[in-house]
Amino acid sequence: MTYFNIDPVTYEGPKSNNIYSFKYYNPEEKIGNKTMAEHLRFGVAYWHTFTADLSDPFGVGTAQRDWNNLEPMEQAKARVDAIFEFMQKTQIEYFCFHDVDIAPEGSTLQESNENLDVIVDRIKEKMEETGKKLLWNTTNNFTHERFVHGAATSSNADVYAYAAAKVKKSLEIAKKLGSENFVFWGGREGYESLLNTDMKLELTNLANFFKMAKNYANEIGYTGQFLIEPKPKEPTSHQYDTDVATAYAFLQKYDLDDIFKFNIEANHATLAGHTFQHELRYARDNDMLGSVDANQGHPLLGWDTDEFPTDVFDTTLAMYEILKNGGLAPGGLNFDAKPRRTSFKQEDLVLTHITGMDTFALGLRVAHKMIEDNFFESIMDTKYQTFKEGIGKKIVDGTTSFAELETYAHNLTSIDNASDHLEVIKSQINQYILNINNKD
Ligand code: XUL
Ligand code: CO
Repeated sequence: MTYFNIDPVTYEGPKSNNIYSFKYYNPEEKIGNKTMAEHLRFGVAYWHTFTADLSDPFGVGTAQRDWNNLEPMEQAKARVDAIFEFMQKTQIEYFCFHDVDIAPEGSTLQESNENLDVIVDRIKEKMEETGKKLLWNTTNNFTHERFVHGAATSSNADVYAYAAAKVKKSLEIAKKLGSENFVFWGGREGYESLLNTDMKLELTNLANFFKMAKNYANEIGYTGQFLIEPKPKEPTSHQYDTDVATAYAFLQKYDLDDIFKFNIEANHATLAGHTFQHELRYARDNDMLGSVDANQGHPLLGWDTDEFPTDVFDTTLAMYEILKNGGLAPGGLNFDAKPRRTSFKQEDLVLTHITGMDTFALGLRVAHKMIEDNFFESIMDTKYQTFKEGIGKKIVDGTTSFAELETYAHNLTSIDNASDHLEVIKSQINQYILNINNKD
């Protein structure tokens, strides 16, 4: 059975009109000392691309999929075959999933685990056959009604135990499939209201949950990178892992910062009132940048719309942070993104990924050129030059005092501030983007 009736997608360059071709992503082309495939490490999100049906709070699913009418286990098997064909045809090397994305939940934990075992064996065979790899897996501890009060922050210890058992199984799957990372997204770890929430108890329970997860990973010899994925709200009104800074403070408080890095999602950053670049920078500055959920929010909507990335300005700044980080490996760029409800055909799965891949590939090309030119570096050099010598250097080195600074201030005859010319910087970035294919 063939699910995608197309030839494998290849690079045809920016002048091509073939919608089934890459205009900017040329996997084997070197940008600096790495190929584009090595830089970008694209991943496909099982849940959006193979499990979800494009329903929204106001309407039923519209997705037309070959596996729609099969029985649950047959559907799960078809999805495995479809995703591996999809990865072959789109030249995507990695995939990511939650436990419930790949196999139906049974009526008991035991039954769910048995379903998982069947599908994980099939996935493992396909991975060996095709060389495709698992970027990360995770546990869905939020959809089922038992998680109404959360999982590792639930007010019910029985639910906490159930959630732990599910993560334990996911870690065993990670080990079996050689998952390069393991993600914890907060799901319903947060609260609706502080009026009836013991935040201190819930956060301590959460920290203990993470410690037990790491202990178990060590016990079974699973060495993939642990990642926390911050999000400020949705589904709860306040998610505990609000943003990188908040989650980093939590990790430090409970001595977990050596165990984790961050998986940063663009749409979560904007929901938190930050730019995507801010979250990437905050993580990079603290050596905590692990992986990325590549998507974008809608500027007019206040929820997690999970659109495929199309904004080159944003992907350029993201790729700048990623290049300055020395790359993302063992992390990657996972398309935690879905077609719009109106793009319901199976071929839209391919077309949306081509769009996202090209947008990041273009961002990579532009960011690399800017780094070659020391574009941002020279702006920063000029802007902060007063800290390179004299009193400024003493401030940076921590070798001055208020008394010395006061004397210095008394002796100042004038203060000269320079204009930032910020609009010029933005305009120059536009020039970089527009000129990237123009070698003159
Ligand atoms: C939800 C979200 C999740 C995580 C994995 O907003 O981003 O899909 O990426 O649980
Ligand atoms: Co995500």
